[in-house]
Amino acid sequence: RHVTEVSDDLQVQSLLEKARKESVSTAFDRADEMMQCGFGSAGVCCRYCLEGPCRISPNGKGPQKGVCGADIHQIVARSFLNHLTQGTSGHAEHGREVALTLLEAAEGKAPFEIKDVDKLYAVANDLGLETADKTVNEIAKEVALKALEDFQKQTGIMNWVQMRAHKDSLKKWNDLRITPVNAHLEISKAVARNAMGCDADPLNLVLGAVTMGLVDGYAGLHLSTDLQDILFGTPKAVKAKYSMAVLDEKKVNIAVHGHVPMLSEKVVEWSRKLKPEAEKVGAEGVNIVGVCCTGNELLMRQGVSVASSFSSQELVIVSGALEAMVVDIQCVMPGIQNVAECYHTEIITTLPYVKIAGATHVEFSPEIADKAAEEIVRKAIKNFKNRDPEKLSIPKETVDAYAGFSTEQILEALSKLNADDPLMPLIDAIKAGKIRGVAALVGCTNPREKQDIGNVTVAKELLKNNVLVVATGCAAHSLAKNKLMSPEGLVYCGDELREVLEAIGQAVGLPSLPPALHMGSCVDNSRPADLLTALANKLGVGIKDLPAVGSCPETHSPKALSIGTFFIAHGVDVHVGVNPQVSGSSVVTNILCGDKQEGTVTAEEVFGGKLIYETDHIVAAEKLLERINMKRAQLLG
Ligand code: BF8
Ligand code: SF4
Repeated sequence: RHVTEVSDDLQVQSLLEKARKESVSTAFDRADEMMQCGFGSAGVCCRYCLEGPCRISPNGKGPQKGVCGADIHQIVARSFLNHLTQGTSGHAEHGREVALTLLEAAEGKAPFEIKDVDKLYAVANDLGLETADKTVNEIAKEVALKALEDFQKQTGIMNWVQMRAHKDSLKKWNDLRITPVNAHLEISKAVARNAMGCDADPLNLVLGAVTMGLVDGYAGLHLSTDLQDILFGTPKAVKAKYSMAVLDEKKVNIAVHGHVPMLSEKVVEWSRKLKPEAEKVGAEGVNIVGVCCTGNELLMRQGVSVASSFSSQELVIVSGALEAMVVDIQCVMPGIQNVAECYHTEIITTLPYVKIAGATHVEFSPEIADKAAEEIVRKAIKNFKNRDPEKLSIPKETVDAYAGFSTEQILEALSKLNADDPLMPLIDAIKAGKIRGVAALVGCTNPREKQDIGNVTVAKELLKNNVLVVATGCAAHSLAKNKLMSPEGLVYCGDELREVLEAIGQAVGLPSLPPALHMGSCVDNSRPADLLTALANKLGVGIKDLPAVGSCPETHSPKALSIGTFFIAHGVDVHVGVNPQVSGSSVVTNILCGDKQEGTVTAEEVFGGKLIYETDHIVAAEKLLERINMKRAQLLG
C-alpha cells in the first residue's frame, strides 16, 4: 500500500516513508506481505489435538468433520472461546498485578502510596468492609485481599461482580449459570472445556465465552480501574498533547508502552528526579511519551503526552529521537526490537514473562519499583550520546486534547448544573433528544486497516447525529489526533449535542466539553460501564434498555472481543469493524449477530444486545444509530 493508504495521519505517513527509504520493515509492510488464510479468517481451522490440524471448508467441499467428529460449528465456537480466553487472561493478569501491588503498598513493602483515599473508602464500602477505626493501609490491605479472593475462591460469585454489576444483568447471568466464581478458575475451565473431547455444543461454548467476557469485565476492567485509581489517583480533566511531534529533540526521550501503570508512574517520577543528569549529557531534561494503554494511563492521571497508538508503535523509533522504549505487557509488537536495531533506541522489557530476544531486560516488581525505574531512566540518559543526527526526523505539529474524564469527573461536572442530582441534566438531555444516545468508541488500530479512519468516521457520524461519544484505548488516540478531544472539534457535533457540551463545559469553566470524552485505557472501559449502570439505576431500567452502543472499528486484539462480549452480556450492541473470524459457522454467527428469530437462540434475545460486524464505517454508524433509535423508542415511547 502507498503510505497514504496505511494511515490517515500525515506524520505516520512521513515516518513510514522514512522507514521504507531506510529499509526498515514495519507492521504496515508486513501486513501487506502476509497472505490472509481463508480458513483461519472463517475460524474453521482446529489445532487442538495431534489428530489434526483439521480444517473444514465452509463451501461444503471436502471433509465436513474433523478426525474427532467435530463439525464446523463446534470448531468455530471453540476458536471464538479461545480468542475470548486469550483476551480475558490478559486483563485478569493486569488486575491481579495491580491487586498485588496494592497489597504490598499497604503492607509497606512497595514504595507506593494510596493517592485517592476517598476512592479507597468508597470501594471498601461497596465491598461491605468495615472501615471504622482502621488506618488507610489497613483498609487498603483488606481491599487488596478481597480483590485477590477473586482469583481464589471456589464457591459463590466474584466479589467485583457482586459489587459492580447491575442487578438485572446479574440475575440474568445467574439464571443462565454463567456468573464467574473466580477469574483463574474460569480461565482454566475455559481452556479445559475447549480441549479435544470436551464441550461440543456451540451454544454452550458461546455461553462459556460470555463467562470469559464477565471475567474480563470484572477481574480485568473494573478491578484494575478501581485499584489503580486508589493507588495512583482517580483521573480529573487534564490537557495534554498528541502526535509523534511530542518527541522533543532537545531532551532524552523515553516511550512507555504496554498496559500496567505501576512501573511507568515511577519512570515519570525518576525522569524528573534525574533531570540534572540529563543536563550533564547535553539534554534539557527527560521527556516521557506514551504509547498504547500505558500511555493512556499516564495521560489520564499525569497529563503525559501521547506519541502513538498500536499500529504505528514502531514508527516512534523510526523518528531516530527515542533513547529508550520501556515495555510491560500486551500489544507490544516483537517487531520493535528489529526496528530499534536500525537506530540507537534501547528496548527495555520489564516483566519476567514478557521478554523479547535481543532486548535489554530490567526486571520490575513492586518492591523494587524505584530501583528499576531509576536504572531505566539512567540507561536512556546514557544512550542520548548515541543519537545519530543524520537519522533524526521529528514531525512538527502537536494536537491539544482534553482527557481525564473518569465517571467521577463527569459527575462532578454535571453536579455544577444540578448539585443534588448530577445525573438529571444528562437524563433530561437524553429524554429531550438533545442527546440521542451514548456511544463508546473503543479498541485499537490495526496495521491491516487504514489507521484512524474507521475510528474517526464512526465517531463523526455519531456526533453529527447528536450521540454523546466517550472513548478509550487506541480509538481515543485516533479521535484526539483528529481534534475530537478539544473544543475545536465541536464543528462535528449536531447542534443539540453541541449546546449540551457547551453548557456543561461552561459550568466548569471551560469553553465547552470536548466532543469525545476520553475515559482512559482499555481496562477503563469499566468507566463507561459504571456510567451506564448509574443511568440505568436512575431510570429504574436495565442497561439493555438504554440507547447505548459500543463500537470498535479498527480492532486487532482478542481483548477487544472480550470487552465487547462483556458489554453484549449487559445487552449493549457492539460493533466490530474487523472480521471476528466466526463466519465459517452460520450457527455461531447467528447466536452472536442474529436477530430474534423463532427456533434459534441469539444474544439479542437472551441479553438484549448483539454483535454487529460491519466493515463499512458509514454503514456501521447507520446501524448503530438504528439500534439507538430503536432502544429510545422502547424506553421513551
Ligand atoms: O488495551 S486499544 S491496541 S493498546 S488492545 Fe492494545 Fe487495542 Fe490499543 Fe490497550 Ni486495548
Ligand atoms: Fe481435529 Fe478434533 Fe483434534 Fe480439532 S480436536 S484437531 S477437529 S481431531
